[in-house]
Amino acid sequence: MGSVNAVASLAVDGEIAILSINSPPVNALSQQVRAGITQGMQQAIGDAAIKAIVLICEGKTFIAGADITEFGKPPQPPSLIDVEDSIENSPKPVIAAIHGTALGGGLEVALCCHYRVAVPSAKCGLPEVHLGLLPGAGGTQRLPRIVGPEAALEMVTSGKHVDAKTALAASLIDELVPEGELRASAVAFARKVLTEKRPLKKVRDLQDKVVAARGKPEIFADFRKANARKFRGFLAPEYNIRCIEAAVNLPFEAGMEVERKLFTELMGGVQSAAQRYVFFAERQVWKIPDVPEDTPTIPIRKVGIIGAGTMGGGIAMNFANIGLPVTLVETKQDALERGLGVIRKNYERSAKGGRFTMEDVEKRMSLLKGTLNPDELADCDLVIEAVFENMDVKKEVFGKLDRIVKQGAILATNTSALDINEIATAVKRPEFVIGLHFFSPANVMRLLEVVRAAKTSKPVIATSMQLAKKIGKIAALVGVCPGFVGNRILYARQVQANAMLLEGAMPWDVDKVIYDFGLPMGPFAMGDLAGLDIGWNKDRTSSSTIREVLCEKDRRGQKTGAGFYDYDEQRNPRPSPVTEQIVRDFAAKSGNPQRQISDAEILERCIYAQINEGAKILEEGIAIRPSDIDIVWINGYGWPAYRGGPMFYADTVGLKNVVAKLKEYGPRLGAEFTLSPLLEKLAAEGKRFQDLK
Ligand code: T1G
Repeated sequence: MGSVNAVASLAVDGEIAILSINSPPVNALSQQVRAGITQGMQQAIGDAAIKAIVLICEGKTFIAGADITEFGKPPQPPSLIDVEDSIENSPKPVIAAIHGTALGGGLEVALCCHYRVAVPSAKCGLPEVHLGLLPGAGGTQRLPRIVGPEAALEMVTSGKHVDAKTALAASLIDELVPEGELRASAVAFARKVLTEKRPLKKVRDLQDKVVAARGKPEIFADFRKANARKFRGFLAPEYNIRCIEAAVNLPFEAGMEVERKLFTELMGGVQSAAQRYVFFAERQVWKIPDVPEDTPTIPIRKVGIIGAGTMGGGIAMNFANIGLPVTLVETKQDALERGLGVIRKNYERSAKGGRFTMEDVEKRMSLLKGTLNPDELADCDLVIEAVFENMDVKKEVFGKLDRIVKQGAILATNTSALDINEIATAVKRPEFVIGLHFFSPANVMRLLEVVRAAKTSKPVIATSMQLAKKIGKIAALVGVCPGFVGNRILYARQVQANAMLLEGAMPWDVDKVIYDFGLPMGPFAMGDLAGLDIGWNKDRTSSSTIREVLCEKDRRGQKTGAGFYDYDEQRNPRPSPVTEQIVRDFAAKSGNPQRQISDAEILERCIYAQINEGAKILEEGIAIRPSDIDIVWINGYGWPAYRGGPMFYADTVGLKNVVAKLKEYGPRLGAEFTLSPLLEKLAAEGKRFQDLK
């Protein structure tokens, strides 16, 4: 039979046709792939000698979805529905042979096949919700007919990939076949279907599971209630739920209509545009223009951590999680035991939550070695310092590491703000010094700012980025400046938030606006969570800021039951008359005219100041591209993915409007504020940050 088109080919094995797709990297359903499948089906159906058809993919995976790069472009025939009809309505049985990840449109195509077989390592999922979408090719109507509405709700709103064993148990696939024998096993399965005269099973015709859920609206009401907090601000999860409701309450074709209508609405919306931008941004962030993929890397077989405090302990867990031995150094025995104790507690909590077994806990703990003797770091390939944020202390530690640790090892600092070029002056091998800025809790937060110092070598950068991927982080390479990318932008927002307290706003006014915008909490609630006494010294305090006065009154945040807010036993915050009075006193002393500040102004001053700082970061080359800044804020500061990140958001508002508003607020933005020339230039040229290449 031979090739059907550039990405599809047909082969025969007796009476079985094998329709293969080969369109790297992930066999996405591009126009070519869609055409290849429909034409291949026609050919196989048209050949009398063919009795059954196996659909299989070359390369690393079965179809991993629609081709996201085609979204937003004029649709080219055949459509995905055409592809599916050609399979589902085939008079000959069609068997999907799945390896890698059958995702989105790929799983939807497989659900139109009459049978599905998979190797044990395969995974299935409908992750469209992560793109601000829903499965728009029948997935929301066919999936509940197979796995039931409850399981379907979970799959389409979490977007999680389910493993082959779970898929088999849920009847998503009909048979598991041996790893590495997919093609032959799928052909054998097709033969079995023929010899046993099995029916052309159409998922769309399955009714039991949806009928059983009819008249039980509580299934959906309870699901919405249980996930309200998690889905807050996102449109797609709710739209997915409505589609599953339609699958339960309407006939198949009517349900498909609902799916089509809601899909089209999401596809045309700003949320999906933002989340699709984030999809590609998460892949771009790993690409470093002057550090090519073939840059040699340093093998990391043993890691050392200086400091077993909150950060050091969390960092150590990342490496033990991937089976790397970690030596934790502390100065005092009790601090060491406390640090190891916290790690064990965290692991045991995860084991109780079913994330892994107690055996895994012991295995990970056995990889952690505590010591008071820094000489035990001598043979480490990477040492990360996580001690007190003080330059002298850092330089003393690095000087010691330079004398102890073998040549060729990476010496990293977890500083969140200090000058790494300065720290590197403490060693004779500055090319091996780099910043690995983890976010607290370091074993949970996905973001890692990899900070490139002036002399950091390319192999050290390449190794750090590669290691970040291995420990399950998303890493952004950034340059050295106060606060790097994330905290520097956070500081720009804080300046505005603090300023507005002196003009008539209350902390809870500002926090409400930021919370309603979609962040998990506002700047003042965040301060209370982190602790208002970070960097505060009670011996040198002078009642010079609202924060100092709060600390002086032992209102140091959640941990003292009061900070900007008062907290009840369940740590629920409520506005505090004490704080209100302190703020009013400072505002009066400031001499600023007091006024009701609109929510719009609060939002614009906070967010546009962040955007402006992001533009400065780009001007200075501290970030490689605007989308890296967005990745930092989405993964490190809870910026909602459906707004794409501060730089993407700026493009949706229009840089002209951002600049106009910043100019309108002018002196209110404070003496330190200056407009970014890059932002002003792009606005004047009618350009977007996304136009920056
Ligand atoms: N379309 C286009 N390009 C894609 C793609 C896709 N669906 N998936 C991946 N790529 C590119 C990616 O940009 C990267 O490119 C390269 O492939 C390798 O990806 C109607 C509407 C499959 C688990 O959401 O989750 O179907 O950077 O680095 O780590 O209902 O890619 O090399 O130039 O991620 O091995 C639903 C998305 C689409 C799955 C592989 N499907 N992909 O992970 O490689 S919407 C998805 C993934 C849909 C229908 C709807 C992962 C992966 P480059 P990678 P990986």
